[in-house]
Amino acid sequence: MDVFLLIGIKSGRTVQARTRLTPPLVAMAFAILASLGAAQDRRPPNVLLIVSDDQPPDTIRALGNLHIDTPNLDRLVHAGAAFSRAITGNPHCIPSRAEIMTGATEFRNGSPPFGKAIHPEMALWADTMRKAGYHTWYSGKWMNDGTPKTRGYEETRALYSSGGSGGPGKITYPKAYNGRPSTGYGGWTFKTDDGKPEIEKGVGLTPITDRHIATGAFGFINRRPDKPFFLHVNFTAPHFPLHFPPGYGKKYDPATIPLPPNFLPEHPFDHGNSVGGDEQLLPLPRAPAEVRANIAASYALISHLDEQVGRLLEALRATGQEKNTIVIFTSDHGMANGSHGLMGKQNMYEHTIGVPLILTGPGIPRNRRFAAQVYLRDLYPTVCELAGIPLPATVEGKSFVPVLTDLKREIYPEVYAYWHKPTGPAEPPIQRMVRTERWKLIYYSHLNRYQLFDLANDPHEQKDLSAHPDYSEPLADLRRKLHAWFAPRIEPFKVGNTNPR
Ligand SMILES: [Ca+2]
Repeated sequence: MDVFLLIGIKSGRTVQARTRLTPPLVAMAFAILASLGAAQDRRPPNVLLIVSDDQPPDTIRALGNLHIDTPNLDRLVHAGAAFSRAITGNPHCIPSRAEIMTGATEFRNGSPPFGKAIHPEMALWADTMRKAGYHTWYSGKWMNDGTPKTRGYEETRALYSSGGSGGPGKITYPKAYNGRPSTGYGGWTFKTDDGKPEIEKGVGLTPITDRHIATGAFGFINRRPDKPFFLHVNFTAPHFPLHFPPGYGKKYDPATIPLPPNFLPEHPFDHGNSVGGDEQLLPLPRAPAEVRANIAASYALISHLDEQVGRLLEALRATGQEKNTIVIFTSDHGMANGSHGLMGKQNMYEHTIGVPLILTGPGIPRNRRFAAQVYLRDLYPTVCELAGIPLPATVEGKSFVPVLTDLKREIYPEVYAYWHKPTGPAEPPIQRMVRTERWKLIYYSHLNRYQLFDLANDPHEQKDLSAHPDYSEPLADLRRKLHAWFAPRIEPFKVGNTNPR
């Protein structure tokens, strides 16, 4: 007999094939149809998006760092897909998070780091999910313009944002782990859903800020809601100032933590942020013992963060929602921590533009590693494709579902990154980068200087080949690519245009 056999369901579209079946195969076909029908009845997947803060990509044990313990992130790695070459567009908190929320570059969404608001016409990720029938919930650090509730989220728990301490200079833990002043998050407080500060949870970062954030998110998961949820959780670890969580002070012995292979006492030239806040975390020249201690402290915070991730995963399991939830773990960008003589973010090296990226859940293959280059702004369109939600026109990122399903090996032959001075008049990014499968070119506009790295043979970016005559061909090719990509994007920053976008 001839039958039309349903062989796939993707984004609400069915795929059919005409075939001739024998009676046993007919029975089998009906059994398959019945199971697919059940799958069709199943509601769309929940989405749990977990974003850490300033976490370098090489800080997960299951991905190769044997000096750190991350048992819950390791579980995610084994249960899902890990991307080794995921990057942020801009390694700075606000613009990177704006790219996640809009699925667009800062040139499109209008949020480079000078306090510019996200353009109102952008279709925000949470809003898109809400309009598609999702609960949209938010826990943790908020640093972009507006509030979560003006950015598509219906409700917050453990919202952590600036202000609310009742006056300047108030901070519960004025010293970091090493006795140096706590230089970040002064005056930040937790807020209730209706915006009231919860001073009793501390002012500024405390040793248990992330525990509070996980508790807030935990409450959302435990609701077992009537419709699917999109829960966005922004943790603060391992962003400075570093405070040891209870029980984690002796977790790592600095003497056993190796220095990064590209450790330098000082960066060889002014990369554009030499006097920026992050670079003041430790004095120059960097002392190896202080760098080791800083890395050990950041590992302790990451292990504590891992414990909080474990609480959320356990809540999903205990409420029977584990199988129908897409879990995404990533960070807004990485951190130098002594590599290249730098301490902070705000640079184009792998340790800082790179982010950990793991996905698990429906539609995600188990225990796979992918080397495809992807951006954080691709998460929004990727999740929309997995959940069968139409993509708004303002999204520039691309879904990497074709990589997850092995239809494509890569979606970008090259990726780009950028960093602006955070203060002063708006101007084009002073650091610009292009990276292909093998090569990376960085341009420093304030010095009119290039760096060229052969990542295949120099993964830690220790040999600048830009002045080497043997590499004039890749240099010229990458310069062309860099210019072609950036020229139209930085045009609006030209003198006289006071509202670049
Ligand atoms: Ca950050």
